[in-house]
Amino acid sequence: MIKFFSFGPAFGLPSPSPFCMKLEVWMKMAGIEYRTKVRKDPTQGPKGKLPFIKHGGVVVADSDIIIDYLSQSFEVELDRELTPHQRATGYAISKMLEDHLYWAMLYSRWVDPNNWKAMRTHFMGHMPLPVRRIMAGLVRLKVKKDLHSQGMGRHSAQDVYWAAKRDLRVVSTLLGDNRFLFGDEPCSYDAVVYGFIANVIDCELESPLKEFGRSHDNLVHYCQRMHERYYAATEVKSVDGQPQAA
Ligand SMILES: N[C@@H](CCC(=O)N[C@@H](CS)C(=O)NCC(=O)O)C(=O)O
Repeated sequence: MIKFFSFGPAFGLPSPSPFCMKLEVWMKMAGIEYRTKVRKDPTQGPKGKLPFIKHGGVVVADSDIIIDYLSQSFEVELDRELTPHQRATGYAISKMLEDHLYWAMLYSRWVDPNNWKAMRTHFMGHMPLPVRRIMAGLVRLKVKKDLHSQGMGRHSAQDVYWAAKRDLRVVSTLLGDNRFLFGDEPCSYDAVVYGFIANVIDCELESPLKEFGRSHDNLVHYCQRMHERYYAATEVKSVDGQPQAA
């Protein structure tokens, strides 16, 4: 049985991490059984990030590397029906979301003053008060440094959201009237698209990105369809049992 180390449900989402959602949906698509081990501290992972997995004695980190490992170990080939052009497009969309939209999403949660307190409460609420304040400040500082190194953090809030809205518009355009990314059945890239788009538009935290994303009916309906297919049997509850904070 795979042990899946992930941020647990929060803010109305199966995971507030789009990478954890991506991997979980992919494992559901592949029919791979797993047991979720909820973690709030990503530094426990071998690369200091979540998700990671344990399979027998093997530890694998990074959603793409894990998917490659599981594909080989369980002989999974989800994209058999896709053309080379669709595979290339799926890969390009995935990297746009993972390496561009992700940073704006991070900004909207950890830097935007409207959401920062909810993040602090969710991730550090279990700590005693003085420690909570210090840890929360350190984590926020780290996120700001990461955002600065990546580049997104050097922009004004207006420009961050402008840049990320373009990503959302691209996904909406490419999706068009399709039920899933490339037609009537989902492929592996839908795990990525759903993980990221849901983390923006189905998240209880408000942001200009969420508002913009939700103005695109096809994105809203797509997330409903994916949720129905992969999470309908699972009720999304917060880890600490609290009502989902905005
Ligand atoms: N390339 C990694 C990215 C994973 C990632 O960035 N995870 C975030 C949560 S969404 C994390 O653990 N961040 C902690 C950190 O950067 O310190 C993957 O595909 O798994």
